[in-house]
Amino acid sequence: MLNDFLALGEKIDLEDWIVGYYYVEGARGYTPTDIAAAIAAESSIGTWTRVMTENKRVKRFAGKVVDVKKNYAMIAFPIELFEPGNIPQLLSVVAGNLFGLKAVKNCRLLDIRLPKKYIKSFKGPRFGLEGIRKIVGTTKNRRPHIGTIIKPKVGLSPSATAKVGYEVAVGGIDHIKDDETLTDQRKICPIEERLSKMMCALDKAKSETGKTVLYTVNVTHDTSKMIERAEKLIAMGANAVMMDVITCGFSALKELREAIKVPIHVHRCMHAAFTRNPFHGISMVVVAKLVRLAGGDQLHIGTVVGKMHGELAEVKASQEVLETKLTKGIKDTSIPAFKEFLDIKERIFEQNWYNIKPVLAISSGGLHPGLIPEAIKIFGNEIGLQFGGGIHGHPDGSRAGTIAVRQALDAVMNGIPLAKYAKTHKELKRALEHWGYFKPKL
Ligand code: CAP
Ligand code: MG
Repeated sequence: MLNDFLALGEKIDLEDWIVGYYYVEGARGYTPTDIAAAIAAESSIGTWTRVMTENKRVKRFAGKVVDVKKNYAMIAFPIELFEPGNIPQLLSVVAGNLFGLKAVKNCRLLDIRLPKKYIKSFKGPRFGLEGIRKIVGTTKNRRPHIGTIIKPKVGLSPSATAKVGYEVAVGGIDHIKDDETLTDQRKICPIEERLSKMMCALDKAKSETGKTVLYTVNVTHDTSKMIERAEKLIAMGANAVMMDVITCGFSALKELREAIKVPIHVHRCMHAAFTRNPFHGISMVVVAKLVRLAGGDQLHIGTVVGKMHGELAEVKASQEVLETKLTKGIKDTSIPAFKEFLDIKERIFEQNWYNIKPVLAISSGGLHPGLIPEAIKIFGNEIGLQFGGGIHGHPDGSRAGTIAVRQALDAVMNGIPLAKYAKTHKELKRALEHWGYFKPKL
């Protein structure tokens, strides 16, 4: 029966298929080809046994294994299997039951290739990378953006939160975000009071600096509540929002994007439950593609050098997926799961994004001024660098921490070694004395 789903070497018209790239490892002696066929079956028209109800019409909607190379398989699913504009259903096909099959020992969805007619059923980001740069004022001078996460994560009152916001705003920050766990815990920091006090603080800072600072208040909640909350906060003056996309869901992001007209910062907490194992789960590349389709304006992708897990190949591939018009595939590989994959990927094709705007990639998690040179070497300038402890842990406080980050960025943008620049910039000097070039391990 599984042989019905094998079409090795068959040429397919990529406009009529959605293709999944998988790492596959069989249990109990199943070969990678067995597993690929089982995935093609279970994810399209098959089950564990042949059924008498099958007919010619049904067979038109069968998935097919078009390539298997060692443990890497390319499985194509007819576009008719997918409902336009429906991310939950896309995932139910390409990342659904297959992970639970007993015959599967390990399986990782490394990437999906989406044809034009599917891409066209989404609007993507309302602002995107260029829209964010336009608001912040960096369309011409395309430097990295710098952002901060208010720390401690939770516990500050609305007034104390706004005070921190004022300090980093006059220090030169581009955007401020709530932490991912802070929403509207009434006993800790009521969201409406936090928003109005923060926006007053940012208005005051703007009267002194002339600079617009985005504050992405965290609206994470059930979708209908999240949208209602976002609309109310925007009416009160919010100039951006954030949401936790894995805990809320991709369709929640898509509905939020369609409901509001301010930028959406997308946090990815909980992703590592299924992205970090290089042999089982779903890669960040797939998460990044879905956030771009659903309409996030900026998304966390990792730092490589900071406190969170994230291999260079996958972090760079995520940035490429978010920021390019035509994704050519991974340049570098640093983990086994990608070495073979690269070969399949390069041999095949690119992902064209057509009408979907690029998204600003955000690098965050354990960064501080001493790590900025390395971060920019990895990401280039089309990046948002975010600092929580790396700003609020500065010995002279949040304003000095922000100034130190700006100084480190200026030094890198002008090709000056940090140690040299620190000789004439005291905030950076203090940051380097405090953290040096230390890579947090936590
Ligand atoms: C960073 C952070 C972010 C992480 C998320 C935190 O704070 O606010 O949530 O960046 O990880 O809570 O850890 P620090 P990722 O700057 O103090 O580390 O960006 O990998 O999704
Ligand atoms: Mg956080």
